[in-house]
Amino acid sequence: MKIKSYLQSTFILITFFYSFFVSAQKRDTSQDYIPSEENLIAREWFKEAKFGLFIHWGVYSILGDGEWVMHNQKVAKDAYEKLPSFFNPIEFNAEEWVQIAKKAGMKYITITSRHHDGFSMFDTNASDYNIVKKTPYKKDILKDLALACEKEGIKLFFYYSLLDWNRDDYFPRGKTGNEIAGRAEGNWNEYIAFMKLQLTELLTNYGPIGGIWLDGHWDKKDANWDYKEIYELIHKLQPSCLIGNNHHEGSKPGEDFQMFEKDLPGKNTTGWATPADDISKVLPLEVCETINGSWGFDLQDKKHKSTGELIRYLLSAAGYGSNFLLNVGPMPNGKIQPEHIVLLEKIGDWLKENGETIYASKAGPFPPTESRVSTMRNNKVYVHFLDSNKNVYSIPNNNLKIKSVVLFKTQNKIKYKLTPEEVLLYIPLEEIDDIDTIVQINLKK
Ligand code: FHN
Repeated sequence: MKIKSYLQSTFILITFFYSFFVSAQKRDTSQDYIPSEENLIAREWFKEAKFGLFIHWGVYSILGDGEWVMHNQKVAKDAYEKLPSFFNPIEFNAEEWVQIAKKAGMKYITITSRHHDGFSMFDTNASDYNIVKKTPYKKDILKDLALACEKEGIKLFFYYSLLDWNRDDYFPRGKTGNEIAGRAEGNWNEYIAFMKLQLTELLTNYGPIGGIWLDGHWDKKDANWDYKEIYELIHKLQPSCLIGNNHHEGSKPGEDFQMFEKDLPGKNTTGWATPADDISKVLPLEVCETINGSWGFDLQDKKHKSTGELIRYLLSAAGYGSNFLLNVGPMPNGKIQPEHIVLLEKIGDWLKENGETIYASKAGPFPPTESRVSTMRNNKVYVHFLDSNKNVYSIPNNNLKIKSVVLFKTQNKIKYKLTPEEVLLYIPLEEIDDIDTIVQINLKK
């Protein structure tokens, strides 16, 4: 009898824990797929990398009006198709781009292999509408970039557009590009087959690829994108390749990281951000933002962000445990805008001094606010104060087991006072930094 009731309660306990475990997994749908060992290792690398360079480059750069120019200016298909014949970026130097990223403290580069205009910036057998076949330049820029990245230890990710304003088989069409004259009707299955072919090339001809960054789902939310097969294909070709899809929704099975565009996780200044409830608790996160106001080169864009703004963006992303992918739109000659190179260098200088508080860090114990961000590594908590108008700062008293508190820059101890609600930190006025004053809290082990 005793044994029977013992077995019964054990069974109930097992059932309870099993269903709890299963429902916890279900909360994060990405867990319906089991990532490979290599993939999990790549995710850890990605989480630690923290900072990457986003590059939007295509034949649209010639018009100097951003990467959406075909849609925005309603450029007819046959007119747009003339652009490749003017694209001759003889000053493009892959090694130079990689050095710029490296000097900025970036660990990876994500480049547009094909954007919504449908033009492939690589050598592809799936379509003649590509850089090798249609431009006087005739060279595959992704090849050069892959070689330079490999040489310099920078990981290469490919942005790949799901949306296409050029191909007839992108049909039925989506919400955008409908006023572009000259588009005909075609077969959706052929379009999916075309994408699979191109993704196979991208994952076969360029060595190890850090990830595939998909974009454009939002154009045709209800379409059958065949993600299951596409994701399986990517993982079969390169198991460590991380898949992210900028669908602005909760992560789907097969995805390995979640991205946030022009908004920190949980914020929604754009109006189309991923809802806060859909932020993955498991996957690596990545926030992307433009260095000025546009993704692709825009001749008239003067909204260059300041060094301080960009560093604070990087810090805020890290405070959410997220990477920061900062975009530049190179010019049609193949050069990155000089003012952007200067900004990137300044971030790199700052990271040389302060990178320890960012790279390989996790979100700290204090949720980010406008004026304060925290990150942590092992038994060190770094509190970044982003406002410079005072010298007594406060953090919540989270019952941290404080061993000592120092100013990160000098490693000199600073005075602090514990109250039941807060920890007051007294920072010498001359140590307050305009961009970021970092206090390091050493915790008892
Ligand atoms: O339409 C694109 C846009 O051109 C750019 O590529 C950004 C990058 O995150 N994503 C899309 C908008 O969501």
